[in-house]
Amino acid sequence: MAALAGVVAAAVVLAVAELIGAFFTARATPLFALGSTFIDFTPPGLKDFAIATFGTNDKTALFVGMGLTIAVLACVLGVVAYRKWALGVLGVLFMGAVIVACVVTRAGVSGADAIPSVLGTVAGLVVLRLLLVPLWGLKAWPEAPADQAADDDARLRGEGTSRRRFFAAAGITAVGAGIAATGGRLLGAARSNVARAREALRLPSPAKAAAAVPPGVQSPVSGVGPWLTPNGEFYRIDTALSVPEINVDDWELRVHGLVENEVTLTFQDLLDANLIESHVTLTCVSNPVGGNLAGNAKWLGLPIREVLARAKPKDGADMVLSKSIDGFTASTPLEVLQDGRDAMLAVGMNGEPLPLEHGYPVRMVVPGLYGFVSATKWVVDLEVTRFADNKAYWTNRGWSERGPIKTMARVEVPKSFAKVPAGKVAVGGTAWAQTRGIAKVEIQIDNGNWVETTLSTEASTITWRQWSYEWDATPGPHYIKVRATDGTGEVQTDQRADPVPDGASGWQSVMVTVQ
Ligand SMILES: Nc1nc2c(c(=O)[nH]1)N[C@H]1C(S)=C(S)[C@@H](COP(=O)(O)O)O[C@H]1N2
Ligand SMILES: [Mo]
Repeated sequence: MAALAGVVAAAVVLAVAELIGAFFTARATPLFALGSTFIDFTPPGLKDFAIATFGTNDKTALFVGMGLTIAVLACVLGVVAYRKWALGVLGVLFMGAVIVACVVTRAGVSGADAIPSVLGTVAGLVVLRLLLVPLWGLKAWPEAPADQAADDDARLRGEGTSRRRFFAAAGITAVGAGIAATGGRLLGAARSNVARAREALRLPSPAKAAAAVPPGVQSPVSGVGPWLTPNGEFYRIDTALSVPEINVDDWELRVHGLVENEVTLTFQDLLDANLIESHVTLTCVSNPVGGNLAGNAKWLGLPIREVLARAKPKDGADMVLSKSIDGFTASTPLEVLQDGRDAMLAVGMNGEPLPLEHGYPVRMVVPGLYGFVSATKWVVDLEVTRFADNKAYWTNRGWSERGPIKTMARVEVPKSFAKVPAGKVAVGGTAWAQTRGIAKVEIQIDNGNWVETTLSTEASTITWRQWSYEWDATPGPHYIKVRATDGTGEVQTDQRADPVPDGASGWQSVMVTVQ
């Protein structure tokens, strides 16, 4: 019962902080701050394990794991407080202090954002005390020795009532906490006008439209993903447990560091500039061989080279460290941002303002580089610097400092472990090697010869390319292997590599059963 009191008190801490937190920075409530801090201390292997195991549900998995951990700690604290109240108080205050420390050390969070957590901790302590008081009156379980039964009858009835009272109080408090937490979330969402501002935002048409997408980019094989990824299906990878909410009127991008002129851009400056539109395929370094952490969209934005031309990088600079409002950073080679490729400060994605979870209002998009070194969402700062002087978020956590995209081909149809009827079987998928392009995709059935597949039309070297093949399938189990050759004639390596530190490699092999 004391353990239950602890869990209920912990729920009160979180719920009260969530409710009051509706009036503070969303990312600063205890669960989000604890989770974000945990993510920041995640070693590369664990991050990769999480993505390999939970995919883009990794955040849900983190919340479940945190919930269970907090529940266990709360049980222990409840029992400790029951046995020795002063020690319990110390424990709760310590936990409160940990939460506050996590909150105030988040990027873009102010000291006042600690208020919800402090008030939550106080409320939790009060609830713990109120729940323990009746328990202290209850000394024993009702199974008293038989000879005392008659004597104790009255006392037992009293204990039964106390126990019922305890469970009723705990239950009501738990339900109240649930309502408060839900109310806090709803209130926070209602108070936020960023989603509504995004809905109302009208983006200008580009000064330079995207090159027309030629017919025939889509693989004719049904079941192969769309060549242009709809925003709602676009993979999402980031360290943000709670999506940053940025008001466009407050947004500013500061370009500074090793530059002749510091430049500050407002959102209106971006809208007034000559924007370009370009199809670019983004890829995550954590994508395993055959994985789906890649997406292709039409981006609208300002070429970063134009911003850099105004800032005038000084000699010796070789990197741009881009920073997100939530503290994430990426290191992008300066030369990549200055060459002719469509590296941009993007404001639009597939004809809409960026979705909040894809970086609203402004993110970077750099063709040819994995997202962790280039695609900073919610970007607010560009520091022109040197690789020797600065390290980016994931580089500090065991990943590489540069991340050119490796050539990759995948089979999407048939699916791994599919059962297909014998005869003509349609095989198809997607390959990419951004900035080099895809010249050939081959497949190998079992240990047969490598055969060329039919490539769909190439839209550009910075977008992925689909392929198809008609396979004469004979009954039995078969393996389909796939490999691509990039535009420079280089065949995708069969050398298996893990995503850590600079991207997975190797040929995907799919097992199918032909019936
Ligand atoms: N602010 C911020 N930007 C970020 C990240 C992040 O964690 N925080 N992750 C990067 C990584 S690893 C990738 S792969 C891309 C993914 O972009 P998407 O979520 O729009 O697909 O965003 C990049 N930009
Ligand atoms: Mo990524």
